[in-house]
Amino acid sequence: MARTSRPETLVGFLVLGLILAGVFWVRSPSWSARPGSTATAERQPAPAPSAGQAVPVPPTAAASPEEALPDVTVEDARVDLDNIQLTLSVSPRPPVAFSKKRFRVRVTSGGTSAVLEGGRISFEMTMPMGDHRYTLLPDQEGWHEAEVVLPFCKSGNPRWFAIVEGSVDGKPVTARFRVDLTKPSPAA
Ligand SMILES: [Cu+2]
Repeated sequence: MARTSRPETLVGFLVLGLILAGVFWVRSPSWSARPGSTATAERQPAPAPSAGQAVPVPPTAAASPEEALPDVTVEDARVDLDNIQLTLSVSPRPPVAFSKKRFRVRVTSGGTSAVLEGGRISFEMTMPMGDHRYTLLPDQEGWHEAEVVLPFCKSGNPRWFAIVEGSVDGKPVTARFRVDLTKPSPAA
């Protein structure tokens, strides 16, 4: 046993050394500056790296899948699911927090108006903001609507996600959209 312990110990030291090097690297100052933190005039961006020097790029909001969701804040947005299209529209635009908004969903199947059976629309944020579920009531020409009131998040984040669900021709459908609320103007 004693004869095999030495190589193992050496390997152990090597692993420990690598771990310590990794900890030091992660803690080095260049990693402590975060984009989005309170920027001051004094705080300048890091100097441009010299050519050939690899610099890790921090993940940005633009890379997140939520940015790719269709946005209904200022115009109608559509989601295509095979042969079914769901168009979401909100009025007034842009929608204002704490006041009544009318969300309307139009469904077409194979190019013609269709009914969204059991249609409902729910709203959520990245943080829990309570339950916001509404039934979409059928209107005319494939439109379904719900009157909605959403709060403005205390964090200041205006971004909500609208999830439309139901079934079309017996087939379950789900579509996700994003919408940015406008903060109501403060009372005089
Ligand atoms: Cu919130």
